[in-house]
Amino acid sequence: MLFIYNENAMATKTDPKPAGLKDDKSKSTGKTYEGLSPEQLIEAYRIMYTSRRLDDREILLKRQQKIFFQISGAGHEAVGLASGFTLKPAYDWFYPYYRDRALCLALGATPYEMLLMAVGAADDPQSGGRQMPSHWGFPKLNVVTQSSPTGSQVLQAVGCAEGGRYFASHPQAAKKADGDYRQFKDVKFEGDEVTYVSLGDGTTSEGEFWEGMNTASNRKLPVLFVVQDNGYAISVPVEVQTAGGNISRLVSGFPNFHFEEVDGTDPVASYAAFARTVAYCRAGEGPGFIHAHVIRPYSHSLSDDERLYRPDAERERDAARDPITRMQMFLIREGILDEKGINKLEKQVEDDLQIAVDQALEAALPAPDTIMRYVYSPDLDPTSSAIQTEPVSPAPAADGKKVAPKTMADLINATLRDEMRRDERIVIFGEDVADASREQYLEEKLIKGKGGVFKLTYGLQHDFGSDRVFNSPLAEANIVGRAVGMATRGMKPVVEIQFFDYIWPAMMQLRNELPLIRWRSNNGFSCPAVVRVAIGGYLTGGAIYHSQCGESIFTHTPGMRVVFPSNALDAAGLLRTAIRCDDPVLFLEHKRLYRETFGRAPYPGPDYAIPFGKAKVVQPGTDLSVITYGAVVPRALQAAQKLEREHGVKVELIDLRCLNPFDWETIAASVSKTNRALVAYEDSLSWGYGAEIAARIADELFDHLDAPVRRVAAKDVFVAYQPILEDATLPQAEDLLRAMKELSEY
Ligand SMILES: Cc1ncc(C[n+]2csc(CCOP(=O)(O)OP(=O)(O)O)c2C)c(N)n1
Ligand SMILES: [Mg+2]
Repeated sequence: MLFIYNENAMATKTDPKPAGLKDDKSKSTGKTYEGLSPEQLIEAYRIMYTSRRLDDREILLKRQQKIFFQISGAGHEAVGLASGFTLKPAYDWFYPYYRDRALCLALGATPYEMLLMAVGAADDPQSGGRQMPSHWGFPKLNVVTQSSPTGSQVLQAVGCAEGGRYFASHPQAAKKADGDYRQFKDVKFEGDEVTYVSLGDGTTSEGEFWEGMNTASNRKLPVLFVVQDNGYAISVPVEVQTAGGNISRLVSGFPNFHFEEVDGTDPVASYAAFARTVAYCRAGEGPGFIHAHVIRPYSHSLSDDERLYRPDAERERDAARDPITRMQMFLIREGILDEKGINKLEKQVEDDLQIAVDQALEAALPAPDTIMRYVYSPDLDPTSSAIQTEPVSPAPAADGKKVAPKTMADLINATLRDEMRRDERIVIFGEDVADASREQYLEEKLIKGKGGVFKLTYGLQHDFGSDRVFNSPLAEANIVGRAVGMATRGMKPVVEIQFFDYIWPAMMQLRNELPLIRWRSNNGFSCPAVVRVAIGGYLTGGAIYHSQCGESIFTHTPGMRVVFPSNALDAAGLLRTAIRCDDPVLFLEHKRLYRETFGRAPYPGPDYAIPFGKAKVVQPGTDLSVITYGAVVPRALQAAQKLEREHGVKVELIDLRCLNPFDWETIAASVSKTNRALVAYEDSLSWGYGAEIAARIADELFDHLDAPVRRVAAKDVFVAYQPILEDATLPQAEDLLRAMKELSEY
């Protein structure tokens, strides 16, 4: 489908006439080039030239050891310019990659701001000295903080576009509200916004690229994918990455797309391709895909020397297509600027850059004690004791009988329902979480509905609609990556990972994206999503791939809150805090505890909340402190009760409930009193979560200890299928009893 360029797309641009060029011979014949006026073309050249010379300046600064890394946008300027001229800053959304310097300049970022990033200045608006140069992120322009993992931006861009669409159809949801994360999260959306995402040819090999294409296509989202194909990924040529050597051919089967393949060193042709594609996306027809063939004249980065793998002849062929020279020749050939005009423009750019460089080198550097700033929200403290509320007792049933206590599964479901009612920004998605994707089956009452493999989300699609509760593809990175994009826009995705054992495809998003967005952008962006995960063993037959723990991998990730309740009431109270929180939360739900008799409770009401980082003393004691959480809590309680019955030993049992932050004060007070500590956890013994707790007790409470700090945990092996083997692997009540007894007698 072909779309004609809409002049209004340029309407929001600032005056394109470059300063100091008034005397030059801009043509006033009315001739345009794919809709671009001579004045716009002069401005285009100014931006492209600035981009190239800024790279040159940074390279020089790196050689002088005044900056510490350099990666250039050289050869990609024309395509950046074209996207910058067709999209609107602070209106559309941008997930660029490191070669998009010209795009950011065209959107309104300044060379000075870019140089602040290169020197790592405190006032760098992109990261405050935390990220490498060219990791763009300008809150005021809707350029979202970018990271280094190739391709992790793609699913986030998809989620961002979904966020825009969601707010357009739920405008009430965008309103501010007191008492939770919404107080600190401004939402803006435009009905016809486009989300731009770019990547290199090599990065199209990443699975997340294909997952993003699939969802954008399937949901007809206004995402503009731009593959900037310079023929290499560092030293690996495109034919090694891409079957047949051409990504356009491979993606051409995705429905709903507008496709363009263009010479990305030609600014006018690129502009035309972008204009057509942006118009298609803006009209809501679906996503766009632009495959731009560009060059990479400066090696991959300053740490690479391309002469090691590219012969001179090949590099010279590329150089003949240099977009800067091409544009210069074009302007002269068309009589838009003469040589004098070119020289004058270039001199002006050089002078401006010199001022920017001088200023950036003088900029204040970040103070070392600011390093911990913005790991978590500076606005909402989820550990505040003000969060704590008392459970509300349910009214007795009609026959006057007490309401039967509910399972953890019931209370999680009820909490989700009440929070969804309270906060329209919440959406729930994941594998099988909907009642039925074919909603007519529900409407016609032909089926009951599924609502999750553990039925935790049962009935929520029925109650809140298919745009708030829906199934994702079977792809965990897809779930978390989209959630990151949505939460960045101000939504509250509460997504589900079906089994902890299958969380790993999402690991790039969970380790390098979700918990880092706020910190790496120096509080420019945040994405407080909730990821619910069914975890743990003791299932009888769960075997290797339905029984794993591994929470320490996530408590080891700064920026991530990690919660692990052991009973129904705590699950309800902590899930509510997780949803209202301004930080990302990993909410771990033990499968074995979902329907356990232990820890059932009546629903505590729609405002029951428990602050993070507050342990619960399950039973007080004087002789030994047992510190644990999750499914080990009921087992430890059983062991402790037996020990007291048979030997009179009084165990103080502490349920941590929240693993990051955790309640050191309660642990310290208990161990200082009992002088003995046992740390128990379901994960493998070595390097498990309890190892850190044990180390800290040994370190800080050494003077209080009358015995070594002991641990009881799973064996350092996976859980096997046969129940005899499962029992042998996971810590049992008898193991806990034995360790408690030994420690009490030490
Ligand atoms: C997930 C991941 N793997 C490896 C790297 C290291 N790396 C950085 S850029 C790059 C090549 C990217 O090539 P391409 O996508 O073609 O983009 P180009 O740099 O050519 O523009 C690699 C391997 C990375 N940053 N992230
Ligand atoms: Mg490349």
